[in-house]
Amino acid sequence: MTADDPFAHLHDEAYGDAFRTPRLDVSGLIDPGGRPIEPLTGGWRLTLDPFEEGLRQRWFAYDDAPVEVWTTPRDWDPLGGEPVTVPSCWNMVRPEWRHYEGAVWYTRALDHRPDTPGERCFLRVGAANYATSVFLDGCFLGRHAGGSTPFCVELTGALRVGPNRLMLMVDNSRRAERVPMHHVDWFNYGGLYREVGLLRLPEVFVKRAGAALVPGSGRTRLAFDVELSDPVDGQVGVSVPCLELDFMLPVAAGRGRIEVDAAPELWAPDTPKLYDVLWTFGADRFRERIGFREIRVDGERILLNGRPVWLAGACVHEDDVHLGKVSTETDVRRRFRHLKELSANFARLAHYPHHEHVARIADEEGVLLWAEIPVYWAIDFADPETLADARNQLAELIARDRNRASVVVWGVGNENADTDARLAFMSALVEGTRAADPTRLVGAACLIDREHFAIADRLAAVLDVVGLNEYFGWYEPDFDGLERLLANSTPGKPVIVSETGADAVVGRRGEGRALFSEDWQAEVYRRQFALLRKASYVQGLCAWLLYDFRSERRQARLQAGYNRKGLIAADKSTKKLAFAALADLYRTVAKSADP
Ligand code: GCB
Repeated sequence: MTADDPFAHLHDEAYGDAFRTPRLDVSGLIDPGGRPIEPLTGGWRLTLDPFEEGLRQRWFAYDDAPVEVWTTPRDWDPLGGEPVTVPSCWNMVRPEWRHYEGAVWYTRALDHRPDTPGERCFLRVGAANYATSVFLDGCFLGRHAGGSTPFCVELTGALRVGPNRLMLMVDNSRRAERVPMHHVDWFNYGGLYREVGLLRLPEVFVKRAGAALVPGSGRTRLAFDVELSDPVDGQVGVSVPCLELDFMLPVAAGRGRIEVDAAPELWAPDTPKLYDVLWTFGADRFRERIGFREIRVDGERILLNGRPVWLAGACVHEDDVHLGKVSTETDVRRRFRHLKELSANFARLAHYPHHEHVARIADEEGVLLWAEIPVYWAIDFADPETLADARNQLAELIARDRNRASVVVWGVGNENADTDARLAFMSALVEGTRAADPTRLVGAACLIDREHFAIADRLAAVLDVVGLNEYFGWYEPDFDGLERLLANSTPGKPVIVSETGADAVVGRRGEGRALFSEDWQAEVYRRQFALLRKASYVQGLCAWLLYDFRSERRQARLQAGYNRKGLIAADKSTKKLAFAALADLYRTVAKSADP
């Protein structure tokens, strides 16, 4: 193959090799820390590229010359494609793109006028599903894998003063080796569906910083840490005005940690107290609003600030009839209003990291959260690349949300068959989670052990809380099964029923076990609740789920492309009978002196 062969790319199946590294992973993730982000909302053009011609033919290296001066024909030009705004899911932009899965190119001009000498410029992508390759003016800058966590890439060296062309190739193909793999019960939305923006920062800046109660300190000590962008030595100023704390944190090789005595007012659902915390390094100011709380397990109970808490909750997907996977702040706030109306104190963010403003709003609203990564069903537990991807997604989620008091459980997986390969894979995730964050519980949504008909997943041994997904009353008609399961199980630690529920179509009524009726859905919750409350180790229930959501696996006429287990319909306003039924049940928990 010679460089001047115009047909060479047709025969080069290794075309992707040059674009696998550098990897954009947790090591480059910058927490904005309240610093301004210039939003890159408009000016994007989108081109579908199912054959990945953009990589094969190197579209990203084309200049802006008009067709009149081309010496050879081209299959792409920067003014082609469709104008789109970001964030958005391409599936919702044009009806003919609804089911498109594959690569697309987002192209945009970036006019660079540096403000301050020495400033560094980073692109921050809130999330893009699934893999994203970043190109600036023909240079490949790196590739991120994982569809729900943020990533950053430094543009400084590649950025020219004046106009530049930014191109992001986003690929949402479902594949066996990805996390999640190709088989899931939700819609595979694609695109730059969370905010994309530019961060302009000084030469050395605060990359990440955190503060939390020191576990085991009797809630009287706080730990503050900081990580700078570069391995320098120095001092970072830390202050928490409302606690009258103001001190210097020594930093060696870019990192520092210090513990101080303090008695903050504790964060809890009824008293979601947040403190302003400021880290200062030179001219750089990094701010967070942080709640301080302790969550731990004692025998079969979960203790929040030393007091037992029973988690009354609902699961929720990121899905919207009009916007797909884009979550606006209005959408998220409505979610919390509905949870409060349910008398819920808990939500499980299924089955992947949700938008970063969810945990921020939960901090303000006083709702406890289970946040998880999409280690879902039958992912490739034997593939070390899949494990590396899962580890990175988890590390990015923890780095992003570690200052959120509301997040009390990191979930490392959902309904994975109890094989040796899975046990090794998920034990490694549990271990990594504990090392990264000793201030939260680690859980996973497990399956019933069918051989012993018990809650006996081998992974439970290394979890703090065992999630159990069970659908007695729906997939398994008989509630006696639930009674038997509960009697057969001695987990020795708290169990949260991380999913249960039934489908119901709004307005469909019926007596007895009338499938898809609102009445039976409500009855399933009443019967479930009565049995679950009798098991001492069941310390929480998470209804599956708050709103109906799109799922292409669901093609019966009553489903019509939707999973209809919502307590509320997909319009996010029409409540089914089960909503009021569950609210009555959860009120009894809220009122009980001993939850
Ligand atoms: C489950 C899965 C969830 C599904 C749900 C259902 O167990 O964890 O992702 O959507 O069941 O509706 O069947």
